Amino acid sequence: MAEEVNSESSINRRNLLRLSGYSLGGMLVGGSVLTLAESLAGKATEPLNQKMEELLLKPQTPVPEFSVSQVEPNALIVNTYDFTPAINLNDFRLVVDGEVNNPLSLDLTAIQKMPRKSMVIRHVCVEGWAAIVQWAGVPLRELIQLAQPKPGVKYAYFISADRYYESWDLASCLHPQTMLAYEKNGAPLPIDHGAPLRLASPIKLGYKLSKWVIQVTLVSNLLPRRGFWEDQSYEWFAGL
Ligand SMILES: Nc1nc2c(c(=O)[nH]1)N[C@H]1C(S)=C(S)[C@@H](COP(=O)(O)O)O[C@H]1N2
Ligand SMILES: [Mo]
Repeated sequence: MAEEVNSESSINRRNLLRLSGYSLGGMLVGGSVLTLAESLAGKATEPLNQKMEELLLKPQTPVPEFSVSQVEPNALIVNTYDFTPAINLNDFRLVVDGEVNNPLSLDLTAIQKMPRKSMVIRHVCVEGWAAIVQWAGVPLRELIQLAQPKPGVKYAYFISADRYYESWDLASCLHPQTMLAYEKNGAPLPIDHGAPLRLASPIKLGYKLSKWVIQVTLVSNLLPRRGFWEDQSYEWFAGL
């Protein structure tokens, strides 16, 4: 049973990679992938699409945060459906691609040089537990803005190194408290919790918050496969 699910999700991953125009090998070395500098240069000349601009200039209401003293240091239960992937940090690149003018392939140093946000929020798992956690990382909106989505982009797919996959609506991606986190409770993000990069956000249930994110693909339409748990009947929007 578990194997069947895995082979389905790996088919999905291949579809996504094909959709984004890269094979897995090509994705990491990146034939047409721009450097951070090249995309920043492009940014000055290419206007953002209007829906994006609206969401960036009029961000949704922030969710109230907790204070650092309210952090529950041991309450975040490791919840991994299958296995913890081995990621070589020297080779690691986060790819942002799909319907964008400036596909990105960024190493961790480049990501940690981007604007950094820290927040204390509650993580809620549908299995009946919650934890107040401090996360720090790069707001996802910064990465999306840099990649310059084409007009018509409405969703993002998140591909993880353990074959987990998720899709989100663009507004939730551009929410000011949605981030790719690289720190948890003031320390580097532990491997079990998704290092080097995992989604963190106070507006989505735990299963939307992908760990070990390696690729963000911006698209105008959802594929038949929407998310690891969603494809097994969990709700897609999963807002908090
Ligand atoms: N790649 C990946 N991301 C994942 C999962 C997973 O199994 N694989 N589990 C999800 C679920 S159900 C929850 S509640 C949170 C748990 O995060 P944690 O293990 O850091 O507590 O991760 C989510 N993201
Ligand atoms: Mo969960």
